[in-house]
Amino acid sequence: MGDRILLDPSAPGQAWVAGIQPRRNLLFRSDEQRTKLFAANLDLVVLVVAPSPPLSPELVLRTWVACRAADIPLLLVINKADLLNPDERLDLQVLHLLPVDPADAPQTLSISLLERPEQAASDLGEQLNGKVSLILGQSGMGKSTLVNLLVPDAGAQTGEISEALNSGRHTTTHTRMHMLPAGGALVDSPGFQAFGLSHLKADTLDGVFDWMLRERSNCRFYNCKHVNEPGCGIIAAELAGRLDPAWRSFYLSLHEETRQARKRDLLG
Ligand SMILES: Nc1nc2c(ncn2[C@@H]2O[C@H](COP(=O)(O)OP(=O)(O)O)[C@@H](O)[C@H]2O)c(=O)[nH]1
Ligand SMILES: [Mg+2]
Ligand SMILES: [Zn+2]
Repeated sequence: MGDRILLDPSAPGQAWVAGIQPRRNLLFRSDEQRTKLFAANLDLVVLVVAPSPPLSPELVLRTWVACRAADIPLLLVINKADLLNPDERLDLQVLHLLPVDPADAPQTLSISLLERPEQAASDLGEQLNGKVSLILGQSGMGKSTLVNLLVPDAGAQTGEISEALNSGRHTTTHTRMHMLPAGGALVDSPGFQAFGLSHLKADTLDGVFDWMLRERSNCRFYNCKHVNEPGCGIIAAELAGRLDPAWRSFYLSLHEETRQARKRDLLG
């Protein structure tokens, strides 16, 4: 999905596919068996989150890592703003999950697709028009509602319909590309169980976490693994309140995930 092809018109209404242009970027996820391509040539990944159903911090982190690894900008859309108390800042809560320099933090956009659809359409249009964006998010966050709002003939089925049918049939099962009337497109990805990142290289992971890892320069041992070594600079920064220990544990678990996958590849 998202490849740019070169067409060679042969006769009116007909054309040969003459070639596929080099892909500008590729967004992958992996599962137990293999690596899967979400889409190619993306300008933006949109992660839709909301106060309800409960947010998965893991998915936010994994989406952020995958985007940074593929060098694709991420937009965090905070939907269902109507369900938030006036002093509740879900956007800041979501950003706090990420081990990122505030200057490098993804953009956020708070909307209510249900209560303020016109405002939402105009705010989203500003960010999405003219771009090819992949829409991601847990089930129930409002992805289909968003696609239907921006692409009137998309016919994406929303939660209400699925509840009425009381079946799994509503879930998007094919990746679809919806053209935006003002230019650009939305790529609607099928639901998936796990956003595996075992395909990432250790160096890439370190690059993604560069902001946290700058404290590495203070580690006593050059080969410090930042697990429980004495004199670890990252742990010291945690004790000083500069870094959230959850970030390091997530970083270490991703490295473990890639190690396990390499081991499987060697055995298999
Ligand atoms: N309260 C509230 N509900 C919303 C909003 N946007 C979508 N919903 C509802 O959330 C449910 C799930 O929406 P849907 O678009 O199917 O989510 P998807 O599973 O991510 O595609 C539906 O019942 C929508 O009507 C919103 O801004 N506020
Ligand atoms: Mg949906
Ligand atoms: Zn260390």
